[in-house]
Amino acid sequence: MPEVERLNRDYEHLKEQLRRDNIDIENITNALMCLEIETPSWGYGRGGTKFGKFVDGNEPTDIFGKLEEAAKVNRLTGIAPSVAIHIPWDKVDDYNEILNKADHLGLRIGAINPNLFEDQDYKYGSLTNTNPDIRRKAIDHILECIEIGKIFNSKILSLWLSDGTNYPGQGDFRDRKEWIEESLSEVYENLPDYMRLLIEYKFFEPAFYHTDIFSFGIALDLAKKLGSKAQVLVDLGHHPRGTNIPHIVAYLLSECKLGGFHLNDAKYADDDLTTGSIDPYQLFLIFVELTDPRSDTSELAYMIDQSHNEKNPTEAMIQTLENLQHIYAKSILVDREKLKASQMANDTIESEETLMKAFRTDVTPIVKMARHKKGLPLSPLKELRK
Ligand SMILES: [Mn+2]
Repeated sequence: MPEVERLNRDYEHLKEQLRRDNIDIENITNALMCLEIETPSWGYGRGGTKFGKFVDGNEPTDIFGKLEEAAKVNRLTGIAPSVAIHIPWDKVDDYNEILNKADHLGLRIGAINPNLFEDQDYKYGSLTNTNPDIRRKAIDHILECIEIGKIFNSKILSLWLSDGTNYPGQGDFRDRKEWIEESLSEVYENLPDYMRLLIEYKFFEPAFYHTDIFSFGIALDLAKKLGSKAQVLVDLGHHPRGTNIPHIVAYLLSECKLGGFHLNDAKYADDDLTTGSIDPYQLFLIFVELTDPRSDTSELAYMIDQSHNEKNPTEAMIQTLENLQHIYAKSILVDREKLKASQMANDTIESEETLMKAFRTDVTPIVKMARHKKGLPLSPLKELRK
């Protein structure tokens, strides 16, 4: 049977099955057609560990080659039209060259990511350095990134501060807190109206004793002090094991302070593995919060932040997007009325079963129909490997 015919049959079958639960399959298909995920320029290069890096020579090494790979991914999946860049990894003399290249490839540049962790001057911190000249240098770098963002009409400045200390007594927590608040105030004042500052947190690494912005609570506090253009960025790999990320997501959504995600997965620490590869159920529970009718996610940025050490980066990116489409569709399937009723009745079994029912549903026909309606290949990974 030809693939499209088989898809129509499977889709009709699922449509009937969902209709019995008063779920309109078309709503989910339409939602899926609108989903957009940003991929990062650095995700198209070969990742590595502190022990080494395995390259096969085909990986792009500059931003132009990376954009070509991103365009390939977008052509095959139709859901990744924007690319995040990192300064200085993607630094060029004339940013109009990047603008033109992206435009030519049907892409746009998304979040701008400043780098405050590689320069030798940052050995003892960037925004928290005891030397005011180094703090100044770090602020100026962020301001430079705002200017670069303006060239691309970028709506997001995405900040991760690696600052922290390795030993007790090494730094004064309260001085450092003050320096961060001062620095970010200056950054915030220089943001154009259309740009948001997303503050990313991470509980440890590279520092092992303390990290200044180690939790969502600190990122949230900073974002609240700054104002409405500052929000929190949740990187799925930046929590201690066992942390309830769906709870954090719900909390931030209810405060209108969830700005975006760095999507990846982890088994032990900040592993940067393929999203949904280790704990797809956790990813599902995160999306259950995101697709809650009370959540305003119109401005939310879904961004990938992964490191592909052995997988082909372009294949890994397509696989990631595929996982996300499935989980997203499953999360919309949750019967919210039933869930609320069983929660209010303290029926633990029924509440959990309501979630599991959606999670167990095979949504492949919906994912493929969304692609078919957009004239895309039904199986992008297979298409790439042809
Ligand atoms: Mn990240």
